[in-house]
Amino acid sequence: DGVTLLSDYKPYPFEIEHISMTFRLAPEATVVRAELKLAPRAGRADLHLDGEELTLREISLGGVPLAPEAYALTRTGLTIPAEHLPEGPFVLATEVVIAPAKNTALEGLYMSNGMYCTQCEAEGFRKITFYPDRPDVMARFHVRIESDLPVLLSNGNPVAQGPGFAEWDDPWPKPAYLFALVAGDLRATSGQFTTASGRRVDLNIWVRPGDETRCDFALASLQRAMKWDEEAYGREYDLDLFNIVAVDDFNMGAMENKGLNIFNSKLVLASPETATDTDYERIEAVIAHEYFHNWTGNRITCRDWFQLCLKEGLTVYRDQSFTRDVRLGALKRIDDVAALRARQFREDAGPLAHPPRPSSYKEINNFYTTTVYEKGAEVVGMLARLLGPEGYRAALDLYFERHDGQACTIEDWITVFEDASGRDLSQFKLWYMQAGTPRLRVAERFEDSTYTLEFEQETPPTPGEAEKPPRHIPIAVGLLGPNGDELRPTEMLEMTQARQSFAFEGLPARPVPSILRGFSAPVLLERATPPAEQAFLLAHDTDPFNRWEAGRSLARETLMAMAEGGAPAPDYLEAVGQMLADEGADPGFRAACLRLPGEDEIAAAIASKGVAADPDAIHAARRTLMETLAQKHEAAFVAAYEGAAVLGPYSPDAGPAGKRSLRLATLAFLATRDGGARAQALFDAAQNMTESLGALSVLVAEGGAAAALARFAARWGAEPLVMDKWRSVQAVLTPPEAAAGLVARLAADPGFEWKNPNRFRSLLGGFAANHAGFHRADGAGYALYADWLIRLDPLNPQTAARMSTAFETWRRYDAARQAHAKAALERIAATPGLSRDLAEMVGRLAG
Ligand code: B3K
Ligand code: ZN
Repeated sequence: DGVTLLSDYKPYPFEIEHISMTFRLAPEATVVRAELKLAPRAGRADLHLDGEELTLREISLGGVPLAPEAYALTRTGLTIPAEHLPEGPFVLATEVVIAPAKNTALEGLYMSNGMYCTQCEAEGFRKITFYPDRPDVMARFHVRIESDLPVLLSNGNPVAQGPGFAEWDDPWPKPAYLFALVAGDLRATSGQFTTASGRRVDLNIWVRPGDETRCDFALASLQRAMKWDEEAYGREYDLDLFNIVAVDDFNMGAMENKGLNIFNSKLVLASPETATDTDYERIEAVIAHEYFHNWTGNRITCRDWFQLCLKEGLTVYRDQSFTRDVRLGALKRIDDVAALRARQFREDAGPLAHPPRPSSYKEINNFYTTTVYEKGAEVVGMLARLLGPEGYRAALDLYFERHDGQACTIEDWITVFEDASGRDLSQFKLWYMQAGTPRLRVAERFEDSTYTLEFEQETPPTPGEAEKPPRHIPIAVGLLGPNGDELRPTEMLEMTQARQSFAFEGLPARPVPSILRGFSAPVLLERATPPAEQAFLLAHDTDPFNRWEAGRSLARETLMAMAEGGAPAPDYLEAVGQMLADEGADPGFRAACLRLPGEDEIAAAIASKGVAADPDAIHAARRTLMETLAQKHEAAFVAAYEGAAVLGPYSPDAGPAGKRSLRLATLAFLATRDGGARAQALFDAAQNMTESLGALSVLVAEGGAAAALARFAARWGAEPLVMDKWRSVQAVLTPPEAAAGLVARLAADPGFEWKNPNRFRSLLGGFAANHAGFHRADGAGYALYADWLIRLDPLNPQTAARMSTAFETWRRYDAARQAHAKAALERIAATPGLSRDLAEMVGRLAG
């Protein structure tokens, strides 16, 4: 039934010492010759090579053409039975023809605006040549590219070039998923980096002519990342050249191919006029992420795709740590946790829940999920917290020393931590093997100067996992005194039982606990904290994350109550006033505290109590709360807005970016008072995209943006990446009743290039984020969305499948909405010729 199981893993019976490839590039018929030097590992075995959509023109063994009866060709590969193979090492050569111009799936070799590029992870290399396309087969690659295009790139070092050709040699053995080839008319922005041991590395950012004015930030980010990895992990770069190429048609963010990273152009190109502060931060983080993969992913790779979080969870943890170090640590942690809850907790609570290390899949591309990535990173973070900074560094040193050049498993990884620390981590390992977000309930007692916290953990069942044994949970706790003094500094409690108590002795008075500081574990903390105590923590907690968290839960609970007809909690209204006036606090932090929880978060919280969420009531409650706060604190909002003006030339640094985020956060509240006048003025005067788009967003949400939208389009119509923002801001923020109509109109525009993943995501992804618009009571949102998934699927299954996750929350809502969502899913499932990717997703979503 097309299911791949972790338990079926078998090593590949051959070793590939070397592969030499020649590409004769042509859009409709590229010829690919591959020469594989193979050697049997142990005993005789059939040789199976993966291959899809390849036209085989020649095949020879040891230089002798292979007779047709000596091999079998199927839709998925080529097999040569053992009896037709020599006993020792041999050379197998094939020549195939492929059509990059017809490749709309953007996997394998394809074309984007006249340039050739590749995407091989996870299983794209099999669309280029016959090969064992699995990460545990590592080989040295030599690549010759023949084409008249001026720039011809592949992995490793350039070894020969002349008119119409270039040759590349990669000295590091690598799995096929890290292969890359690029050919086009490209311009480089170049720089250097000298490694700690004195190796000079040339760095290039390659883009289309005209875009080279927007590459400086990406280059500087790369240099920062290279330096950081030397300092924080002792990891140096290992080639003389590092190339990054920006591509306009790309299914995801970027790809860590050895020495030749390929990026979605939106994660490379930045100028103050065209990119927001958030774009800058994201570019810096993704450049770092892909660079960090050189060690965590490339030098040490995965044995099989079930181990994906071995490289992804760790590399996300590394890029998050990098951003914490180069920007504002506390704020970055807040952003990461907010994103984790919005995406990963949502996944864990729905039909797509799976462990960071799954044990079966139909289509591996469907498992590049927030659970593998972001929860994977949280699990690494817990290991780091349990071992402490030195212990963690020692474990990582051991990991690199022991496993360099290998294809590893989560077991290898855990063993490294056990060996480095002497601890037994077998219970901890459950985090990798089980799905679901543990709920942590807390009760407390104060008696005879002893304060006791009693925790109870419980993980609700997830698809295929009914029983959930207790997890090993690091809980960071600090205690505050009644005047806000810290009575006990942060201590890491380790919970391993279903129910467990921790006592703090010798306390003069009942303390206020600050629990799960820094979000020390990815759990749902359930504690009936009185609003007054939350307001106290928001004002006094010495842990910035928990300060924010106190305000966030106050806001969430207020909004939940309001969505059910209640009034806003006075403690919350007061606390916001204090936060607004707190000029000592960092502006970015104040902005984070002022931003209200999104509608999806409120819906999730309501549904987790077993109540059907009402999107319209939630939308109205959030709007009312904004109005109430703006009215109550108008003068303070104005003061904060004005105080956060940034003068002088634009810089994407955390300082000015934080001020701009405070300015834009307050602007949204003020628009409910001034009818959008300030937003219009800011839009008119804006000198950078952050303010321009921020002001435009406020105007769209207020329903009065027609003129501003037209002006924006007139200015940026020729810049697709900027127009994506224009489209997305409308799709996300147009008032719910008008959203589906608007999206249908924008989609029908003949200039809307829906086959480009960035364009498609900007509109449909934006719409799915318009909570009350997408979850319309009459099901029109679901129907529209399903139409577009059905349309995209035959061309680009991977992106269609990824975007179907918009349906993962359908069980949160009332019966009528559920019926509409189910009908949309069934309609997709019934579409003839549906891809394996989307079929697997809708099957799980409906289940
Ligand atoms: N490793 C790639 C993701 C590949 C996705 C394939 N469907 C980018 C990254 O995580 O760095
Ligand atoms: Zn990655």
